[in-house]
Amino acid sequence: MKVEALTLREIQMPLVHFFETSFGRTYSRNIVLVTVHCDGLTGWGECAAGEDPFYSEESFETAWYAILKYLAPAVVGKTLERGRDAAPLFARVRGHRMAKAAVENALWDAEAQQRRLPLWKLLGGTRREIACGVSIGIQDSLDQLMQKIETELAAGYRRIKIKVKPGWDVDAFERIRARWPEIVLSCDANSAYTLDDLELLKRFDRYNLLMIEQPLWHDDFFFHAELQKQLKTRICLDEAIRGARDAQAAIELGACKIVNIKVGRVGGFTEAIATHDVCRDRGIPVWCGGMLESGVGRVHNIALSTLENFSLPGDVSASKRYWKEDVIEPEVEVRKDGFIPVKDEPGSGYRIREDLIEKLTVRKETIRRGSASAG
Ligand code: OSB
Ligand code: MG
Repeated sequence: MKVEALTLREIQMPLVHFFETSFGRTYSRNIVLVTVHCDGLTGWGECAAGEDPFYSEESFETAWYAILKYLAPAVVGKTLERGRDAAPLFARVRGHRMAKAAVENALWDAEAQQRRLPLWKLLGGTRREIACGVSIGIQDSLDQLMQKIETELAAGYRRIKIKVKPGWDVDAFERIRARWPEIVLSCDANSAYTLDDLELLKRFDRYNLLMIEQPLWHDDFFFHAELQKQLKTRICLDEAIRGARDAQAAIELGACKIVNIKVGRVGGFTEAIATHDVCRDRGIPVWCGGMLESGVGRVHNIALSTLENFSLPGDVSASKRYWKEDVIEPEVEVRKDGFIPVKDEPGSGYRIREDLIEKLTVRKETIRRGSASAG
């Protein structure tokens, strides 16, 4: 694949409902999209970075900078055999993993189209349908939370995850378990607790949770391992796992028993597959996390979720939970039984609505050999 040019875009998309985590509320997304132009094909990638550097160090603005100044020039004008050849070209840039993933995944997308293969097969997937869960943000009241859960259970989702923080945790579990004693339930703290909260965290064990996601510091293994010794509920790490080596270290330290893999957080499909393999080889189940993606990233998450060790329901849910109108066609839909069937068409299997993307675009720049031009 000859990479003739790369187009960077920023699109703005309002969420149908605000999404609140322990680090704040999001009403509208600024999303960086990458298009690679190779041999007459266009591969698409989405950057998972948020509006602010609160989930991780990256934001859509640092991703723009990293791609424009370093990552696009590293691939434009080159001929690559495969999407996976991008990772070594980015190696001297430290961090900026979500920015790297956006470019690398666009190249995988182009490669799948060129080989006339479904992206999921190119990634090494085997599942023909993927199990879906939902992530439900912090609400204004517990009544609202209960209503949301009722809606999502009726839609068929196979696992409910609620966002928690001190003051929005055990009371919610009490209400939920009183009404739905049997549902698969988990929680995600996004680092809202410290070991001073040990007694509180131990109370979580009463609610038969599938897991507690990232309770402590975003960059920690050691104290999570200490905490795991004190809890019956399995700890799942999200933020702290930046790649396969982290997964190995965290597992060997006993810091987690489940891993959330987000392709953006680990720096692209190549590292996501490696992380999956490290976990599989150690008997640690994984699931695919989400970052409020538009359709471009959402369908990449579906493809990744077909790998065998994605054995727990992921945060890969229907387009309409987030968007009035998604940028792909058809939109991602979840079956009544809570699964998304995987498509057999080459590439992602979904058509990109370039006309709609053009309308949502607030910034655009194309990088060609030896030049960057705003448009
Ligand atoms: O921690 O999984 C997280 C959204 C933004 C930032 C971090 C997280 C999340 C979610 C939403 O939980 C997952 C989704 O896209 O549905
Ligand atoms: Mg999380």
